This record gives sequence, C-alpha cells and structure tokens, in this order.
Amino acid sequence: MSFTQFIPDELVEAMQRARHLTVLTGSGISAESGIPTFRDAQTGLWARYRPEELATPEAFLRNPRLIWEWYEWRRSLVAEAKPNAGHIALSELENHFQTLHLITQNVDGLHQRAGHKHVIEFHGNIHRNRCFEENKLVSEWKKKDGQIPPLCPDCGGSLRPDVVWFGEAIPEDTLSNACAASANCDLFMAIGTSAQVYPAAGLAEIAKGKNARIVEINTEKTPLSDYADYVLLGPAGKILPGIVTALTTN
Ligand code: BV8
Repeated sequence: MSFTQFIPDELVEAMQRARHLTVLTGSGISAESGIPTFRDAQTGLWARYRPEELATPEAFLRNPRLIWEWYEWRRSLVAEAKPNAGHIALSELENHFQTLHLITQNVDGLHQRAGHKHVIEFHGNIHRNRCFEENKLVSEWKKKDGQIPPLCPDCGGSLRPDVVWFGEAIPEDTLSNACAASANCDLFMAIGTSAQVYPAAGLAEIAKGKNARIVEINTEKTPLSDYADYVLLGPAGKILPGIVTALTTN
C-alpha cells in the first residue's frame, strides 16, 4: 500500500513551492532498521535501566564499565542495522529542494550510510570515542584484556563515546548551525521524535517563529503536533517514500 494518499495535495504543493527544507530526526526513523527507540523498553540486561539514567556523565563516573558496555551493546545493534526506506527516501529528498539541512538526534550514523553528505549530529555519534579527561577524540588505543572502558593512550583517562549526555551542553558550533538551519527554512520536518528532549525539541519552535511550515511524521501525536501545520501519522519508512513519490509524479 503506497502511503501517497496520506500526503495532502496542499502539502505536496507547499513542498513544491518550498526551497529550503530543514529536517530534525529522532530515534523513530531508525526503528524500522531494528534499533529500539528511547521510549521502547530496553531489552535483556538493560531492561531495568532507563536511558536517561545511563546517558549521563554522573552514571559514567559511578560505573564506567556499565556505561561503556551499554554503548558497546548499542554499537552491536547498529552494526547489524541498515538504513531503511525512510532514511533512503530522505536522502532522495535532497534532489527536490534548493537546500536540505539534516539535524539528527540519533547517534547511529544511519543517515550518512543512506547517502547524506552533511549531517548535523546534534547529540554526537556512537562510532566515535573521546577521552573523558581531555575531551579529545581518540581513534586508537592499546587493547588490554579486561580493561573496560579502554584508557586514553595519552593521559590514561577513561574513554567515553562521543555523544552528548543529559546535563551536557550541545557543542557550540553544532547548536548554532542547527539553530541557523531552523531559522532559515521555509519548511521544517520533524520525523520520528517524541519532541521531549531540549534543546533539540526547541528547533521546531524556532522554525515556527520564522513562519516556516511545520510537518510532523510520527506513528503517534507528540507535543509538536499541536503547532504543526501537517501531522502525518504513520511509519517514516512508508510515509517518506510516499512523499518522494508524490513530489516525483506531480
Ligand atoms: C542540556 C545522546 C544544558 C546520548 C541524547 C536538568 C539538567 C540539565 C538539563 C536538563 C535538566 N532537565 C531537563 C534538561 C534538559 C535535558 C532534557 O531535555 N531532558 C528531558 C528528559 C526533559 N536536555 C539536556 O540535558 C541536553 N543538554 O540541556 O544542557 C547545559 C547547558 C550549558 C551547560 C551545561 C548544560 C542534552 C540532551 C541530550 C541527551 N542525549 N542522546 C545517547 O544516545 O546515548 S538524548 C536521546 O533521547 C536521543 O538523542 C533523543 O534526543 C532523545 C530521545 O528522543 P527521540 O529521538 O524523540 O526518541 P523517543 O524514543 O523519545 O521517541 C521516538 C519517537 O518516534 C516517538 O514519538 C515514536 O512515536 C516515534 N516512532 C516510533 N517508530 C516510528 C516513529 N515515528 C515514525 N516512524 C516510526 N517507524
């Protein structure tokens, strides 16, 4: 079943008129790649933890081994995952707009694997690591049996994933690029995000404040639905290809 009937003609016309599209994605766009969203119950060993309890510097300082192993588990899920039809359709959308700025809250790198050259990784990337003490990226280290997390080859500090944890600031250049992309678009699309985490969730509000049309794609309503111009309820892996079809055939 093609999801084009979910795309109102008025929205197709608005997209055809729009020149600058900014997209914000959340974990919902990776759900159809088999990566659990933050709202889904975690599986197995991690079922008894909430991500907000693990994705913090305090949790890492309290139990670096547990947090490192949580990220190793998530890296293993991502290693088995592939970009889904939603990621691929989104990369095709680049051909339909003068500019497409993609901001993702996801740390899985699937947008890059789907072909996007420039991704604003608002919360970092799980495939990179950095020294917890010096905050600089570390790509190689001596693998010492049983040393979890691994240690920085320069200062001996613990390595941590290069992601933004709760209570940590978004890197300045990332934040300013994302705010600029949200303030300078005529169409803003929020895909697969529960719009609960700030400042990411505030980006749609910036776009709205500058009179951009707001489109939400989600399997359920969120706080963003109240002020979106269009709310397309359904899986991103079906709706995004429907949008590309509607833009290509009209
Ligand atoms: C900051 C990286 C300030 C790590 C993530 C107390 C102290 C400090 C800050 C705060 C505080 N209280 C509140 C805050 C702000 C806090 C915050 O917003 N908390 C929330 C819980 C209220 N924010 C922060 O801490 C941020 N930093 O404020 O710093 C500061 C300033 C200066 C100096 C120092 C500090 C940093 C937040 C970043 C946290 N890191 N990720 C990692 O991944 O491990 S957040 C993480 O959770 C994700 O990246 C994402 O952002 C968020 C989950 O949200 P979603 O992606 O939306 O996923 P979710 O599961 O919620 O929803 C999925 C959606 O998809 C659902 O709506 C579902 O219906 C839909 N869906 C499912 N399947 C599909 C689908 N849709 C379409 N198709 C489908 N198939």
